[in-house]
Amino acid sequence: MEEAAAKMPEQPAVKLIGWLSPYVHRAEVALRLKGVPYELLQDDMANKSDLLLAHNPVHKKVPVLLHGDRSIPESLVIVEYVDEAFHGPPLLPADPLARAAARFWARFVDDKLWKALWVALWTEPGEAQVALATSARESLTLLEAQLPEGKRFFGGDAIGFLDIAASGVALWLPVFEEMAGVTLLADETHPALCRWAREYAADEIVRQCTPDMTMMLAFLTPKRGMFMSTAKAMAA
Ligand SMILES: N[C@@H](CCC(=O)N[C@@H](CS)C(=O)NCC(=O)O)C(=O)O
Repeated sequence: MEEAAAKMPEQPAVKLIGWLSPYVHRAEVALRLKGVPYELLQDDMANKSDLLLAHNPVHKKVPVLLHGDRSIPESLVIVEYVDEAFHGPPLLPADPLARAAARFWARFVDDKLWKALWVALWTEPGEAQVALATSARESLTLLEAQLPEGKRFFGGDAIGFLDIAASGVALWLPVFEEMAGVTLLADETHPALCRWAREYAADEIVRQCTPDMTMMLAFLTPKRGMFMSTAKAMAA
């Protein structure tokens, strides 16, 4: 037994360059769902490491996955890579049409939904903010409609690609809502999406890589002014 273990080829080390970020959570949860041991290398976005700049020279953002001598940037690209490179429960559906749909809606989350949520959260109260909040709730309704009837997650009964892509809605949106004093996702308007968010946040593996809410609030509160100016630029 010992001899067989000794003959096994050494597995390349898996490291994740990260920070307190919903994008990093996506990569971490994918690795954990696949059962891949990894080392989290905490970076500092105010003083980015040479390692990060060397491995993501294009965007200079976290997360970046290091797998041996390969590096993979961009959270959803990492999730797909982890799904294909490692054994373990599949994250993307097997059916090509369902895979395409999961990718389409994941892109919707990043390209449309978060922009709508962000401007609605960080625009000063008034008529314009009310219209932005309505539009953000409509985007949440579109996402909610992708939850399969009678299933716990977008991916069925287990967490999959779209659940991971949308995880910021479950874990980070409540923190931003509290900071901004704005409610966009509520049981009255989105009962199924709220149920999904609770199920996702309560999952044992998800909890292993979810920062504590008090820590998130302490980390994010000083950035409020910056959030408001990014929202202004986005709405312009
Ligand atoms: N599209 C990227 C977005 C990643 C991203 O925005 N990361 C933020 C952390 S929340 C970052 O690295 N920010 C540093 C910067 O913008 O300079 C992904 O999905 O990985």
